[in-house]
Amino acid sequence: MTALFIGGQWTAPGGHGTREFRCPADGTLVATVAEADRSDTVAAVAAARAAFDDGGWPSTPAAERGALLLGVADLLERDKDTYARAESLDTGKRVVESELDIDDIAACFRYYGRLAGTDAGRVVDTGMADTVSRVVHEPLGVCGLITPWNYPLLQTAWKVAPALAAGNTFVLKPSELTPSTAMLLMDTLTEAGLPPGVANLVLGDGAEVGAPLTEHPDVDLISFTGGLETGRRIMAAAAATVKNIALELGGKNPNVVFADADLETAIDYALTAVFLHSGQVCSAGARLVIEDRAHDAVVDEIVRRADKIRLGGPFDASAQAGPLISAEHHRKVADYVATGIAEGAVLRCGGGRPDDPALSDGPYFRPTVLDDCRSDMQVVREESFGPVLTVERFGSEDDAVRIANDTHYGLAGAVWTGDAGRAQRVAQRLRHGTIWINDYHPYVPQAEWGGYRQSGIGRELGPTGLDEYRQTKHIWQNTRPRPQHRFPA
Ligand code: TXE
Repeated sequence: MTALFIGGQWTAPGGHGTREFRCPADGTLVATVAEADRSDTVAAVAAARAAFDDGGWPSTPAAERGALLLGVADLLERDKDTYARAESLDTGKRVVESELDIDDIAACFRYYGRLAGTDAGRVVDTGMADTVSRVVHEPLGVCGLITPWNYPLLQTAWKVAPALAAGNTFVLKPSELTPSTAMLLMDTLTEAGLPPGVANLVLGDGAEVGAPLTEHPDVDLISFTGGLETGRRIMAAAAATVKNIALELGGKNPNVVFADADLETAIDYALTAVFLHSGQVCSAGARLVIEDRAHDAVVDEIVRRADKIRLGGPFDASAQAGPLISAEHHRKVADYVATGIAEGAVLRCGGGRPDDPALSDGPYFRPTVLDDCRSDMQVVREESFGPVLTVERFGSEDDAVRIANDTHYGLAGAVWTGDAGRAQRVAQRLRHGTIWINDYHPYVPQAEWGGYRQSGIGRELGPTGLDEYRQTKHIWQNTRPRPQHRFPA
């Protein structure tokens, strides 16, 4: 298979090498892909640039662009099984979760499809004779879209849909670990009628094909979702050509539970918050911040239920959680747990591989609870990005807010309480981009997604998510220009 889609054609890459894709669940070979090199990335940028500068897509009426995105949503639904299966083979994620992801992806394309034609800019009333003043939106140009492996196509959709709605062209660089659905998407976009050169795909690792995108002067915007360290590197690289930039760099998200909450529900959601997709979720509720007097009852019950979570591969209907993405990631998660214990955390359950010999071929990690944690511990401060829940206690509302905000991240969080006033007070004081009250994880494409502090820059989804991909321009016209004679002739 070739991993290069340029100017509307699948083409052979320059020969950086091939990569075997194996399903994380059991190591079965999914595909062997010939990867792109630096010069392929440069060629993809040139195709996107030409399609932007000389092609018709940026000037296609916004309503027509929107109609095309609605068509993409229909095709995604038609091909849902193919997409879900491919996503699960790449990630090891349970296929039922992948199916839900495809629903969300179609909804995202539909949202931006509808939004595309609705925002017509505005005319400014200057109150002055002989002038016209207009504020208009224009596409930015060529977008470099760099995505991770945990929600491969969902995170791609969050970038591709608004980028296209706004009239841009793009080069997509998905994670080198999970290429399949991005490849399928190129064919779907073509079938929907997207002109050649508007969508381009390069597959390869970050240094070989990601970095050249961030450095290339013809790329106008980099939108990246991934790890904090890579985000910092990308931001520095983008500075050289002062690119527009949007970053989603994950989170270490507090799930704050007060003793006056409906604890049975809070416990149930706390499990989903952290163990969904084995914790490989940027908004995972990985920090349980629990009121002292509810601690024992809540944590004992979470531990009891966590220990019973059944692990299994993507097509095992009885599995409740899947493997981690790779053996390397497994080592990283295990290291975080070991560091946490060395820092004084108490291991209440999990902590390593399951005993089940049927799971020995995959990087499975048992749901883990670390009690007696403090916010200065490394395991609390940094993303383990695995099924690891840390537990911190608080005594008062002020304490809860202080602990929950004591992080350099700020993507998401939740507050659980039966006190309506407290719910609003705490939600307002939590400095994280999304706050759930008595809930965890739901999102809708209509509402913005983005982080405070080092969780990122810019917003995805929602109407202002579209603005990340547009240049807003003020056009002022003097309709009766004549000499002013301010200076002697
Ligand atoms: O991510 P990377 P990794 C976090 C999570 C995880 C950690 C590392 O904590 O353990 O990041 O994961 C491309 N220039 N998140 O190493 O490196 C890379 O090829 C341009 C949180 O997998 O950030 C891939 O396409 N691109 C996150 C993408 O960046 C570069 C989701 C993400 O990879 C590049 C995933 C470079 N110099 C991991 N280096 C979230 N926010 O949800 C790498 N890439």
